[in-house]
Amino acid sequence: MSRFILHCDLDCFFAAVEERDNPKYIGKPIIIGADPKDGKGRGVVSTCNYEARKFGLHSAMPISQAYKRCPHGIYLHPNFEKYHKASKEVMEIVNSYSDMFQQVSIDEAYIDVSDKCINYKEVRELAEKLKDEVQKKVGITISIGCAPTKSIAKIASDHNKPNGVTVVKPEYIKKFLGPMDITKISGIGKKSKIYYNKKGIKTIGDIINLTLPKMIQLFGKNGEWVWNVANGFDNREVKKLHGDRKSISKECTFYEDTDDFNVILSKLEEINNRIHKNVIKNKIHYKTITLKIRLEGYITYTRSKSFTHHVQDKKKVLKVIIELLKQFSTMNKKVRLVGIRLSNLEKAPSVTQTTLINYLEV
Ligand code: TTP
Ligand code: MG
Repeated sequence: MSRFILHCDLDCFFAAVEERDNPKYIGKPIIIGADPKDGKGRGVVSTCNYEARKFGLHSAMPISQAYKRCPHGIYLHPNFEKYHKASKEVMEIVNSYSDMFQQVSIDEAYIDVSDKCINYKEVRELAEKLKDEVQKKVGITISIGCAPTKSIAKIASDHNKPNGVTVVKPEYIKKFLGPMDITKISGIGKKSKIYYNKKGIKTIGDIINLTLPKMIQLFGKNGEWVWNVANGFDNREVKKLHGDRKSISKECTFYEDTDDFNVILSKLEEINNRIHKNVIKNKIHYKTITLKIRLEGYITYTRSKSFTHHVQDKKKVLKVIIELLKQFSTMNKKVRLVGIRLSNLEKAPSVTQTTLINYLEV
C-alpha cells in the first residue's frame, strides 16, 4: 500500500518572522546574519527573503559578498528566541495533523498521514488546510511536499516555494524527478556530482534508466541509496527522534569508593563526554542538569540546575556539575557512584547549527 508522507518546510524562515513583525519590510530585501559593516563585515548570511534572493543572495554566503550584491538590503541580527517560539507554534500545528511526526530541523518536519487519507486528493486537501492554518495562526508561510517516500516528499516541498503544495503520486515519480539535477538527491553533493557526471549521469532520469546492479557496480553503497531514492524505494519511516523520552542519563560506580575530588571530577567528565556523544547524535537540547551522588551505605542524593533556555553545550554542563559538586557535602563519607542526567529535552535545529555557530563566533 502506498504511503502518504508530507515534508513541511517554512519559507525563508528567519526572514519571514522579521517580515511578519515589521510590515514596513515587506517587499524589501531582508538579510538575517552577521553585521555587514559597510561591506567589511565578517561572518555569513543566515538566510534572506525571496526579494534578496533575486540578487543572488543565499544562506552561508559571506556577508561582505551579500553587501556587494545588495547594499540597499535591510540587514538584521538574528533573534533566535523569536524564531524558536515561532518554530514551536508551527510544529504544534503540524503535529496536530498526525502523531507520526518527526521534526528534523528548526523549520522542517515530516508527518505520515497514511491512516488519515484514502487518496492523494485527500492528501492535497489536508496539506492545503495545514498550510493555511500555519499562515493564519503564526503569520508565516510553509511549503509542503506530499509523496510516498520521505526523500521524494522533501524534494517536493522545495519544488514550489514559497507557499506551495506539491503532490507526487507514485505513478508520476519518474516524470517528476526525471529532469532534475542529481544533486536534488541528498547523498549527492558537489564532489560526488563530478564523479557521477564523469560517468555520464546528469539527471535523476539517467539514474532511473540504469539497473540497480549497474549503479552498485559504478558507485557502490552510495549508488544503491541513490537508485532507491530515484525509484521511490526509500522505506525510511517517519518517527519521533526520541519518542517520549523525558531524560538522558549515565552513571558510573567507582571500582573503589573514593573521596578524592579529582577522581570524582574526572569520572564526571568522562560521563559528560559519553552523554554528549548521544545528545549530539540525536540532536537533543536540554534545559535541566542533575548531578547524582551515591555515598557509601547507598544513600543517594541528587542536585539540579536549570538553564533559562534549551542548550547543547558540553562545557556548560561540566561547569554546572562542578558547581553542584562543590556545593555538595559528603559528610566525610566516601562516594560510591556518580551520574549525570539531562532533562527537559527538546530537539535541536540541527541542519543549521554549524552555520549558526560560524556566524556567532565571528
Ligand atoms: P532553510 O529551510 O534551509 O532555509 P529558509 O527557510 O530560510 O529558506 P527556504 O524557503 O529555502 O526553506 O533553513 C531554515 C532556517 O535556518 C533559516 O531561515 C535560517 C537558518 N539557517 C542558517 O542559519 N544557516 C544556514 O546555512 C541555513 C541553510 C539555514
Ligand atoms: Mg525553510
